[in-house]
Amino acid sequence: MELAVSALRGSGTETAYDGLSAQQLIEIYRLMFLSRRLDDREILLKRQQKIYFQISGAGHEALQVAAGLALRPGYDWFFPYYRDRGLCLALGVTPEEMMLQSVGAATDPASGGRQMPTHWSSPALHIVSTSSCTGTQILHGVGCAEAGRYFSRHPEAGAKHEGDYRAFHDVSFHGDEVSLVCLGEGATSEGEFWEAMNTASNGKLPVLFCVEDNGYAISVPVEVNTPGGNISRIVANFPNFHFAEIDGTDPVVCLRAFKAAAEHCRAGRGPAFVHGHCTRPYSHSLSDDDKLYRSTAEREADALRDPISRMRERLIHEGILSEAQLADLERSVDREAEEAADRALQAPLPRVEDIPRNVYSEDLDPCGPAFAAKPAPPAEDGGKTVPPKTMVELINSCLHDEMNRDPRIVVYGEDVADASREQALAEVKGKGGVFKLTSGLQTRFGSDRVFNSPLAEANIVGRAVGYALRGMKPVVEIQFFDYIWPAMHQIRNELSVLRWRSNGSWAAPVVIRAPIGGYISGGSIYHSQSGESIFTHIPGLRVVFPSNALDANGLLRTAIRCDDPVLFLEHKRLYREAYGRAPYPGPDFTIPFGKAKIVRPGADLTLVTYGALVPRALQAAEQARREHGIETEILDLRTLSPYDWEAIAESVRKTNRVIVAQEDMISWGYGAEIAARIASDLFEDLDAPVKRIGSMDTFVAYQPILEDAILPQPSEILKAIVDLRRY
Ligand SMILES: Cc1ncc(C[n+]2csc(CCOP(=O)(O)OP(=O)(O)O)c2C)c(N)n1
Ligand SMILES: [Mg+2]
Repeated sequence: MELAVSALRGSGTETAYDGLSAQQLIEIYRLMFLSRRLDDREILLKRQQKIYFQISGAGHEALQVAAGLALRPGYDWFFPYYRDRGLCLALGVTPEEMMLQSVGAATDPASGGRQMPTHWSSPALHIVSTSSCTGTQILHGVGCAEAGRYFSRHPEAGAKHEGDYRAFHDVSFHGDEVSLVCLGEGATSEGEFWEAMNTASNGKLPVLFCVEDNGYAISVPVEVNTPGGNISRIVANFPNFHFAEIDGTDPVVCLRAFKAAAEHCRAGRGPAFVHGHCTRPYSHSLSDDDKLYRSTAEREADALRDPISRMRERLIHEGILSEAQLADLERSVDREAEEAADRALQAPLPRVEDIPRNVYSEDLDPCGPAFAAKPAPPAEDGGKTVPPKTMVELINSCLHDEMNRDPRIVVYGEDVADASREQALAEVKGKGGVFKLTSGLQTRFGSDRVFNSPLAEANIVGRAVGYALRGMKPVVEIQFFDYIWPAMHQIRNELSVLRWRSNGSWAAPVVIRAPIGGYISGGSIYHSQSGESIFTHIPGLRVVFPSNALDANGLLRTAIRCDDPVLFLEHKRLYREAYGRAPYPGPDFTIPFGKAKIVRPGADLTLVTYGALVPRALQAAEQARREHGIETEILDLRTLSPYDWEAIAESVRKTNRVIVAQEDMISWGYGAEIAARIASDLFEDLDAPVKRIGSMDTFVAYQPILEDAILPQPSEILKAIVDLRRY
């Protein structure tokens, strides 16, 4: 009676049931029933306190199994929702693999005991690691589809390459692949859903959206989430889409709909949207009781549409299986679920000493000697030395060099293209970013590689995750650090955690460039923000903050070549400053992360800082020497996560006095962590309290008199230096 799932993906030999054979219908039922019984088994285990969480796919089985059968595991790409057990069973995840996650086993292939049950992942099947966030995955599916199309158009970019992140990211792609993204009807209220619809539609991307509409988002009914109560009606005017609104409890109807939708995507006609109405017999999760907010009549009506009982009745009604044969099948499924659970309960548990593994890449260390390089000698121009370059110029030249070297790099963001309407480029110079950092990239490398995003920051970062997990290197721009916040959810909950939560199976080594900081006279609240500590507080993310043109060039190159996600902070005030200009260091200049630079040696006290406070500290230190004979040693951290503790400790052991200076607000800032560690680990070496410098605990004001008073100035640094010498 059992039939290989693969047979279902071909056409049936009999045509009585919408092209499906009786055998295929039986196999569909078996998968649906297996999904339900695995949920039941988990519920039992949860009640016995052998597992710790349960959320079920009950009521969604027909839609999910059909989606899995209409698509091709290991060929198409899958971004499931957290309750997609039926989908994953149909794609080939085994019951035992599922139960290993339920018990949190070391051998859980999806996460090694790090994620809740039904948070899927299988690189072999192309099931991308699922988070608990409602909506983030939709943008990943879009970026993934873009990457597939990019590789189809530029197959040479997929070639293996040693010496950078590419050595650890093999590429596979198919010209007619589809990216499936699944979500609940509640999640269609998330901004990320609309940001994904935007780009999928605009780019005619092969993304298949599957909305599993069970009528509720926990206790919130669909009409509260969706105006008019029907998402299909709202999205109907998006161009290039194929739409289908279907009975999500009938697997035959669902299979037909998914096959037609996939065909539309594979033919390059654009995205597809399948909206299936299903049921939710088991409440939201085992932590929820829907009797608290649903009427009895409503729950009873829902039960009448249960996909399992409907399909069962159909098999009997059509004479495909007798009651006795069904009972046999169901007994064998029960046994399978029970055996899977029993084996999982015997599995080894994860080891505490492995907790830190896979926070960062274990293949490529950006702090290592491979990234230590010397700048090329300054170029000469007819006997004259070429004038040194600004930070803007050396970041721009790094982007040119790296794009030239690595065809997997794409650059996008708001206004980063020279001109989206390419024909204009014959007569105009091009925009190339509001600060001109990306100038000339689109003209040189083409609109496939350098393009404008919609004005939507989660879109920028979310798509980048999708690109990167396919082995590409998105180097994206957030126009101002002040506007990074809509992307925070993607950065905190997806970008930085993907490697850890999948136990090293997936990674998204994206570079996010963001102009940051104040001192620009008139920048005000929304063009002067700092806030680096909010990002150094995120494990898995590297945070870089250069103070001069040469460091910016070398650190950006390391950021691009490395295998971790990097937030690359560029201080706007330093972009065109006379301070810190440098000759072009050549196309292979890299600086390792986590190596501070002593920008001024001194024996009397240590000043630890970074970014725009480096030139301000230098100014104060010179004055302290001139007026007070104090020699200050200034350390420029250059990268904030990781940071160079050894350099700090060595200097403090020598000077016994230390100031930590930052531009950001003093309370809860980056310097607080450094100061605390010095106080704790170097207590014996200190002759004076650890001093901190930072801005007032307010926002940055527009009027320059206010801005000057709010942000730390050289005069305050000087005062702190002199004060500290009094001990
Ligand atoms: C961004 C985010 N906000 C809130 C939650 C908490 N939450 C988990 S599931 C859920 C409801 C989701 O409803 P829907 O999208 O309809 O999917 P369903 O659970 O009904 O399948 C909420 C609010 C979350 N996981 N992520
Ligand atoms: Mg729902």
